Amino acid sequence: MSVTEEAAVGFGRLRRKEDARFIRGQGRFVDDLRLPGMLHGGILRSPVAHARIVSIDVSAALQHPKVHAVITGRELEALGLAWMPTLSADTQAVLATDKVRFQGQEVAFVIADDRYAARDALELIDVEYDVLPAVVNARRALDPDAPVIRDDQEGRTDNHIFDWESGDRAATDAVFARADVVVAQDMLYPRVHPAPMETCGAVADMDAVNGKLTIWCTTQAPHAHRTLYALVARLPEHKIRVISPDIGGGFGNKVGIYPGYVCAVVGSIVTGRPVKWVEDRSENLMSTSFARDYVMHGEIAATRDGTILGVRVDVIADHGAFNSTAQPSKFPAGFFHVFTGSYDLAAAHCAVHGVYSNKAPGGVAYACSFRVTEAVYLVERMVDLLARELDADPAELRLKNLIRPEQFPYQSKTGWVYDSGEYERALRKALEIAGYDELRREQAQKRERGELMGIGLGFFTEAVGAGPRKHMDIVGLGMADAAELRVHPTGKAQLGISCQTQGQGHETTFAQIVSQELGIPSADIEVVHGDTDLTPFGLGTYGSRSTPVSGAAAAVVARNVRDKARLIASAMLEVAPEDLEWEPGRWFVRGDPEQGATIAEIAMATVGSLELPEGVEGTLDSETVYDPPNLTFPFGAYVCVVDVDPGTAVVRVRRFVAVDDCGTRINPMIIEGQVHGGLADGVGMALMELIAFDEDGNCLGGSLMDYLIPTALEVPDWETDFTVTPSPHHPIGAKGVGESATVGSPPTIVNAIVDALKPYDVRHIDMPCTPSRVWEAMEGRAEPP
Ligand code: MCN
Ligand code: CUN
Repeated sequence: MSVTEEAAVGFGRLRRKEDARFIRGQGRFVDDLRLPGMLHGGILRSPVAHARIVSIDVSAALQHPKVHAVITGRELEALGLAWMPTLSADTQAVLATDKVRFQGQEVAFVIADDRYAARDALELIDVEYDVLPAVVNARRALDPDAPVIRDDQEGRTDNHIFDWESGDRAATDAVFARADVVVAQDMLYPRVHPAPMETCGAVADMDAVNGKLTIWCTTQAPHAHRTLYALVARLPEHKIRVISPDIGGGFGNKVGIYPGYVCAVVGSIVTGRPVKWVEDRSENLMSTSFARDYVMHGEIAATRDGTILGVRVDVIADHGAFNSTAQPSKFPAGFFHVFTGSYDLAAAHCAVHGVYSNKAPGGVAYACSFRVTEAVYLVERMVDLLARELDADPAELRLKNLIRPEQFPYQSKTGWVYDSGEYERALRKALEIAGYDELRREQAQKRERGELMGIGLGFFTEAVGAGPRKHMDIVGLGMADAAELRVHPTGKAQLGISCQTQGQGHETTFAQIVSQELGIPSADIEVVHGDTDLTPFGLGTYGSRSTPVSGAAAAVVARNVRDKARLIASAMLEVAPEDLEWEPGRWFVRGDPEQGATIAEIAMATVGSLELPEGVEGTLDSETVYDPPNLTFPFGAYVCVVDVDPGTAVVRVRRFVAVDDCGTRINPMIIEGQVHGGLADGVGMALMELIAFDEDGNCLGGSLMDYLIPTALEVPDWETDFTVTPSPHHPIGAKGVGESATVGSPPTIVNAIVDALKPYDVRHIDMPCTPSRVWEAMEGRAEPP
């Protein structure tokens, strides 16, 4: 059976509908858009990390024959747009007026006939900077004598943003006091970048006749963007249309609103023509959402026999020059407080301190599930450090402490209610696939020969599907999502959703959800997304929330249609609705299966002469808003095998076994693709990815020559498998999976590397574990973060 046939209706390995255009190079991305009369914008960026702006002279640029306008912070100030609100209740400069606060910050916007002329004209702008000392180290940013970065905020005398805590400090201190063993470790989750293939960009077109603004842009959340534009520009929503066309990877990079988007809008208003702005690779790496940058101190307490009692964490979170981190408002550290991981602890506590630094703003991007990445890294490293201290097997230690199936729904010590899990089953499956005992024997033999082989374990629980509206919002917008289902008279259907695919295959999987519920073949269901004029309101795609929230909405709306169809079928067949039974695609009379009506027949009847029963208004169409009762908690067990060359300290990931559990699986092929991608991300972060800065705040990772990302050469053939533990509260039992592997793989790989270096008595190496860092660790020269 071919992949396609197997899943003609419902769940299964259906080939991705969107690939027909993508593999032929026919995707339509923002940069493919060409409108009549369209102009092109370019951004002048700060060459220094921290400086007062003395003057900006744009006269020479304005003389350039192809230049139409030059916009600076002064012009924006006059429009009240020099600063914009961020997703974390802070403000961010659109174009700098007083100071520049990170290298690459937006200073001026040139609009010209073409991209090249715009670039040329940027060089004609003369900016005088009065350079100030920069601070790029989060700890140093908290020093009393550190330069104050955000002196635009009244009364500010330091770089401290927030203090946030979770868990019970006193109870945690008490379990630490009675523990036999306490292990502590400083660790850094370094600053990395999502680096999607397509950079960020926008085309803005203000129609001077009808006053309607259309913005095509790279956004993961078109509706949220539109509402923010509406609020800031004080325009009604129906005068703003946000269109997110094909997106060449988001990975969180495309959640926020960037100054370039706002400049394109202002540029179109100023010139009366459509304006395109698309950043280049360096601009993307240097100025748009970074991820992580968490300086963590972890402590774990246990009994001598290996019962974990508690975890205590203190974090300094580097948010860059503006706090534009995206996460639900109540949680300034995102969902970091799932740091108790997959273990049943007596007590836990974390404190997180946010700071400003002279680095690009915009945290929490890159497959993070809102900081779950950092949390899982911390706890999985700590458990391995504990195993080392106790001289215990890391697999045995985990098996001893994992939350047991009968404990679900499990209330964690920091307030989460994990919906479902069968952790031991997943871990045992991963160990079996890896051949764990055999691997340990192989390792022992190799150690005798001086070869360095490491076996790493990782277990993760994520919290995805934000979230219940009463607990979660982003800038005041509650985190629910709508779905709208139209069934045409011929029985073909169209599903409108508010989330936005960036490569995850929503056009396929959302059709499959409706297909599963209504029996209409997936091929006959079109998924509409990415256009605020055509889709219902909702908060979009990030934090692996599409399946948990929009996916639930899609199932619910399809069920509403099925219920309506039942009423209509009862009128058609002249029987009571209760006497009808459902089989995929059709209602039939109980006891008389020949008598029935298919969804297509019922849909056609709604536009025919049939007198519709009470409660049915005209058509089968339906709309719903899904406000999730809880998040979903996917989990997984990973095993990694590495070999470290003792002569060069180069790490090679030889094997990687991933057993994931995302509840009900809609399209196993797409899930595997998501897992493969996330595991590759993990190899990148563990071995090579880092946005580095020098002491003056110069970004050292501003191109793909310096910012390394993994290729097919660095990754092994992934060995993936799964278990299925449905979510009890999700309509189809599905949990999110898009970020799972990125969350779970980095600690697994680092655990493997540290395990390989046991003969050198290495405790810990901060990512990325480049050959030089591994070498230093082997030489005992590793410096604390
Ligand atoms: N899926 C499924 N069965 C499940 C769960 C998910 O078949 N039980 C399918 C879904 O239907 C969907 C895909 O897997 O097609 C991912 O679903 P989900 O876990 O709900 O995640 P989202 O769709 O919300 O995607 C967001 C997530 C995030 S936050 C990042 S970051 C990331 C990721 O997805 N960015 C990606 N994966 C990416 N993959 C690609 N190709 N490009 C990106 O930018
Ligand atoms: Cu945090 S990266 Mo994804 O949530 O878009």
